[in-house]
Amino acid sequence: MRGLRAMLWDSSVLDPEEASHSLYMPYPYLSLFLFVHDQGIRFHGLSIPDCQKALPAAPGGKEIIAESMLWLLLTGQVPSAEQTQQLSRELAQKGNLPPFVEKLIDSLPGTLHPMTQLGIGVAALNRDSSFQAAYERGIKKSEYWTYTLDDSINLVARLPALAARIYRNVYKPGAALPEIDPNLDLVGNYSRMLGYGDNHDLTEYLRLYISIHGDHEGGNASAHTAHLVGSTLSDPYLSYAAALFALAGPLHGLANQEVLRWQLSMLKEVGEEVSHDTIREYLWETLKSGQVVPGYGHGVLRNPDPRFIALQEFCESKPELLSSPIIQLVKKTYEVAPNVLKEHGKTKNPYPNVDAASGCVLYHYGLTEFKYYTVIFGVSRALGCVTQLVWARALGLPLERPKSYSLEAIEQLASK
Ligand code: FCX
Repeated sequence: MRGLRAMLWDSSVLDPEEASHSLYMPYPYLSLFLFVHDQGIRFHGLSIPDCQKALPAAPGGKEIIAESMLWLLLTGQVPSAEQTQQLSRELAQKGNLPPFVEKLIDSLPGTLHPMTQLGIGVAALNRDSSFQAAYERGIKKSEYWTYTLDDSINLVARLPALAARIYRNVYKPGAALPEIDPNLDLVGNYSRMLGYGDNHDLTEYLRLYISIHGDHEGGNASAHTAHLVGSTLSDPYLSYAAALFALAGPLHGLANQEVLRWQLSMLKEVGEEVSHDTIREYLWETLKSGQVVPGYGHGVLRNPDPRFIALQEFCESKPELLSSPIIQLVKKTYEVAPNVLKEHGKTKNPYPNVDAASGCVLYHYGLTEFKYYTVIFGVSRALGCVTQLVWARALGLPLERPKSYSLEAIEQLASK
């Protein structure tokens, strides 16, 4: 179905071919920044660097925050700093979990993958769905969107407390979970609840990460799942829980966990002295064993992912990060992998996607539990998914119900 135009998704658009390959290959790093930097995705027309210039940051910070991105996605307008702070206050005020959800999450075994726990928690939040309650009372179609918006804001508000509780339970059992600070932004609070509130650089990284992972057109598996399930008039909690289980697949969001696992086993196998040649050999070993190279390739993009570039640029701005062994390894892998993948000749896009870079910075800052990384992606992807749910209900989009063929019918078509 690649390239099949079958959905409305207004908040972001991908352009696979906007950038120029030939300009950047001879000097991978330098020219990557010069020519490919702002291409590939636009949020209501704004590229990532445009958003970095235009969207308000948190007080004392520089990076885009989730609230300003959510505002842009939902309304198509750049919010003022005051509007962004107002939204931060609203989210903080609505951010506490109902006690039964806390109990539910606390009852889950620590061996259950954090993404499974996140999906369970989000689905359970639907007990308080105002859309579902209103639907049961009987409302007009034209009113659906207001209740969808209500649920959507509550869902976004509650994700940090839910995700942080899962982290605490699985990796730091018994540790205290701080209360939500009404004066902090959504991700500031999330970082604090994860136990990293004192680390300004990591908090800023998380702000950038969560803003730019928020939306990526409508056809990706998580966004499309939310849209499909929402089209049955399932409420935003159920629709987004379904999306999270699509995000949890290794070809989609779980790739950020897989990248770390793969890069660390490379380190273990080849030792500390990692040269371009040893990386090349390790890449071939992975490919010859029939596995994919995690963090490379994309269903739509045909150039390096601009989110990868933005995260790498964050590293460039901090000398301490550039000397980090794991960040160095990701960088060196990038210098070798595209040519190996080209020679291998299968993937239509031999360049890195966002997952190639997103985990190594977290790892460097001490958030080393990489099975948790997709949960952070899950906190983020809600921004785009709920935006579309609100607009789908406002525009009265119908049930999504494509036609399928039986094998026999396909054989008949093929034989004609
Ligand atoms: N390593 C090895 N082989 C790869 C590859 C990679 N990184 N990427 C694609 N290929 C292979 C495919 O497996 C396919 O092989 P096949 O013909 O034997 O089935 C062939 O190349 C053509 O695939 P292509 O059309 O380029 O890619 P698809 O649209 O089918 O799949 C993904 C796109 C992203 C799933 C694919 O590139 C992949 O598996 N990448 C590695 C996993 C990953 O990083 N996923 C994260 C993507 C994204 F950023 C996100 O959602 O978070």
